[in-house]
Amino acid sequence: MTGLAYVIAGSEATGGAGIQADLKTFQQLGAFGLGTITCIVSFDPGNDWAHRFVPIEPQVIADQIEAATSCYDLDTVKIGMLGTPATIDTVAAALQRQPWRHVVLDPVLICKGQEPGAALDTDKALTAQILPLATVITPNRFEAMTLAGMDAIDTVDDLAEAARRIRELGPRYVVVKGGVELPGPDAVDVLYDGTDTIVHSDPKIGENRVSGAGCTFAAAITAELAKGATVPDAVEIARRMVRAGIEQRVSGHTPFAAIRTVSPGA
Ligand code: PXL
Repeated sequence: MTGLAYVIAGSEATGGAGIQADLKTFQQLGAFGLGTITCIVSFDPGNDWAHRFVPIEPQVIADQIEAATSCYDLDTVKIGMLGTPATIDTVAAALQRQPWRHVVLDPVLICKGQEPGAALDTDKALTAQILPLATVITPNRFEAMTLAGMDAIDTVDDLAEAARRIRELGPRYVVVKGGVELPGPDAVDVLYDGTDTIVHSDPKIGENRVSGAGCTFAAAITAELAKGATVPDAVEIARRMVRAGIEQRVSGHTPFAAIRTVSPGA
């Protein structure tokens, strides 16, 4: 195992989410982190903290990936926010240039600063070009409804059904995260590998979404896989790390708090 954890994702300027959260998570878990920036998101304090979104030139993304993959023999990568069909073309082509032991996809589907029409094209491109390359995918409830083509996900059975449908699109392992919005008192995640369904359930921590939780979850899985863990063990550690980080969340002037990158604990 290399212990090298690579991420291709967007920058989120307040440090709660995106590649900043990913690299902090890699460091916390003892992996050597390196990253490629796909876009820059700057929340706008003058416009209800909406996302201002700037994509990086495709050639600059390709250059970063070339630098990273030429410097090291990488085998584990996390894919976070890509943001545009052009970026997706570039990243898909680059990923196909070498074998990967694990491609962990956090299917970041919508960003408030984007045109709804553009977002739809991006969703379609992500599903067609990146999803088949993923070994592990970590959709939240909304992303799972979109990818599985379900009108609602309200129960643990619905989470499991979504995981089955999404697995048919390509990834070997699907983790559907119920989050705070799944009705009921518990935060439930379902891991499905084609045979077994593992349900993780613990009481929700508060009722509000915490920025960066999804990024940290997928990044922690990536770091653990880079160090040689199995997918179920990586998911277990990621879940513990996210729960601890939400308990110790950081409040700023945004209406949402940010996850703190902390040890997963015992
Ligand atoms: O949490 C999703 C996310 C991922 N990546 C970037 C983001 C966000 C949300 O703000 O800005 C770059």
